[in-house]
Amino acid sequence: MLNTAEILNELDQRRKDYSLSHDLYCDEGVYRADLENLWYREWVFAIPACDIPKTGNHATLQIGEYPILVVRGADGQIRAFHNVCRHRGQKLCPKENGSSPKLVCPYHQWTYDLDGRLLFARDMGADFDASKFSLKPVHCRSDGGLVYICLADTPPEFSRLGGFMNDYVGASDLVSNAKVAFTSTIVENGNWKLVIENNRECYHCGGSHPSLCRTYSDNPLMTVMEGPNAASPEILAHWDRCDKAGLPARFVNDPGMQWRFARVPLLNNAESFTMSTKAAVNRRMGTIPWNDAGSLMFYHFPSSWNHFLPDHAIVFRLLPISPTETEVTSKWLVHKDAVEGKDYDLKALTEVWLNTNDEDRRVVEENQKGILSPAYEPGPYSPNQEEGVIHFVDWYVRTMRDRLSPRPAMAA
Ligand code: 3BY
Ligand code: FES
Ligand code: FE
Repeated sequence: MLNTAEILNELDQRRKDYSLSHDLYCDEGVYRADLENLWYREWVFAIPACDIPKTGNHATLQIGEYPILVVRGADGQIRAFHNVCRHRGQKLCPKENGSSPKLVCPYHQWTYDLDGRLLFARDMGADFDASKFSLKPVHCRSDGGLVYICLADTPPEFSRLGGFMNDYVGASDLVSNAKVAFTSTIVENGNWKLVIENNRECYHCGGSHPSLCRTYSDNPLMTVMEGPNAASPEILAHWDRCDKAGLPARFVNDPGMQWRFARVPLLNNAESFTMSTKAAVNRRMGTIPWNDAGSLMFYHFPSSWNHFLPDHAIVFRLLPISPTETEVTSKWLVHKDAVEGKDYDLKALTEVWLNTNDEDRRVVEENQKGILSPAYEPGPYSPNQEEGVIHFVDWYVRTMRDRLSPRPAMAA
């Protein structure tokens, strides 16, 4: 298991525009450093707000060692807490999704309000002060209907990104007019960085994704754009059309490429990620004006990528489980009034990305197996096909080096 100095050395030795070293993808010490320095410090995508539409609805997730609870309060607000009872530490809400008017610990029934305050604790004696045993809060915010949480004491700045989420994702009206039609959770036997790297390029799409490639162009220009006025002629024409309709579409990014939005057209005016290329849902979401408005793509390192289409949205969350295991949760969102069997067929809605996720799982797992070999050595990324991967590894290496480097002593 590598120590901090050894991890820093691996990061320093990394060859630019090459894949990372064996240890950075496999080592337990690196995995723990990733948790401490990224997953416990960055904003992490938790759920779409419409996953817990009503008071008392809650969802749980696990970030490394931390079980987290996200709950909708009586005031409609979404809050996050450590999912750990303040009595003897029982995991408070055991299920991935649940609903209850109060949060009752299954062990000895300590009962919390939805805002985290301890309301009842039986037979705790006259001196017991319940106000000292509220659930521990976790930073939580919801912008454009996407709930992000952060375990850091002082979370990184989010307001610029939050503004764009409200603006770009707002067009899909996830806040008040969407529902979760389907959830899939899979575990990929690969390091979380391999899962993201795979998502950030379409070099593999032609060879791996026959159903996605019916509608999604594997041209790298669709995945990596240079700026709001610099893209392929096809994308620029799409952005002009969206501008006129007031639909946010142009490329916008974080300077360090930690996140990016862009709405891109699908192949041959396809409407949705379906086998038929037509919309899967006969009700459009939000204010999106046409069936062929393409996909608004939004990624955010380290935890999420998303597609917002006219007829549905798919939000993806990845969470690390171990050096070589990653959980990927996908949720398909539709207009809240769309009725399954009438307005959409669940198989037609989900089959392309269920296939795609499974195809990606297989390539990630084989990638991990190859990297576990002592014969593995880092190889070069394609400059035009894998620029998105370069953005990710550069962000990763820069952020980790910055956080692991010894700080120079303060001047006296
Ligand atoms: O789902 C995505 O966002 C990416 C874009 C390129 C490959 N993959 C389909
Ligand atoms: Fe929760 Fe005892 S551990 S009530
Ligand atoms: Fe893929």
